[in-house]
Amino acid sequence: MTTRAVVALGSNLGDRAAWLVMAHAAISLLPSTSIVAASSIEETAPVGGSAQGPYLNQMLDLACALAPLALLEALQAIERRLGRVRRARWGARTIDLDLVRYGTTAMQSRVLTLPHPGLATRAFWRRELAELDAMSRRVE
Ligand code: A4P
Ligand code: MG
Repeated sequence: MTTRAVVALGSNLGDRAAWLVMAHAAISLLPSTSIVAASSIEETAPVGGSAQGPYLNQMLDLACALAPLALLEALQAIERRLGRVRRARWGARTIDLDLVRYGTTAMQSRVLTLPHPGLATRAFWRRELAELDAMSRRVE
């Protein structure tokens, strides 16, 4: 059985568009996972952290048979492979992958909170999610 999972991509270092493409490619190769839709890419002002450059953000809609924690770990492995160096929280990064939603799962732990709490404060995430929801309604 697959679950619809939504992943947010963000980059604000180096060739930001290329990081998004590489993350997209890496996610498409995950086991038991396919990308069913992608939102448009938008440039956004940085939220939180110290002074840093603008982000390119995008969201992907996945059909995924991995459990939530397995998917999170797979996303973190991609972040590491794509050279993200974990420094300050909210700091500049080549690629950040957040699990925004996993079906209707609601949970709260240090490792994984679903839906991602950033949805409440990030208008650009809600815009991208609405775009994905509209696309999935068209194919239902
Ligand atoms: N974690 C818990 N729940 C989740 C989840 N749903 N998805 C844990 C992903 N991770 C989750 O994340 C810290 C810890 O959160 C992880 O160990 C994971 O187990 P991290 O990726 O190591 O650190 P971070 O990304 O610096 O911190 P955080 O709190 O995840 O920040 P965000 O929300 O990812 O913010 N401005 C713009 N315009 N666009 C952006 O995309 N992104 C950030 C990063 C800051 N400012 C931004 C953007
Ligand atoms: Mg993060």
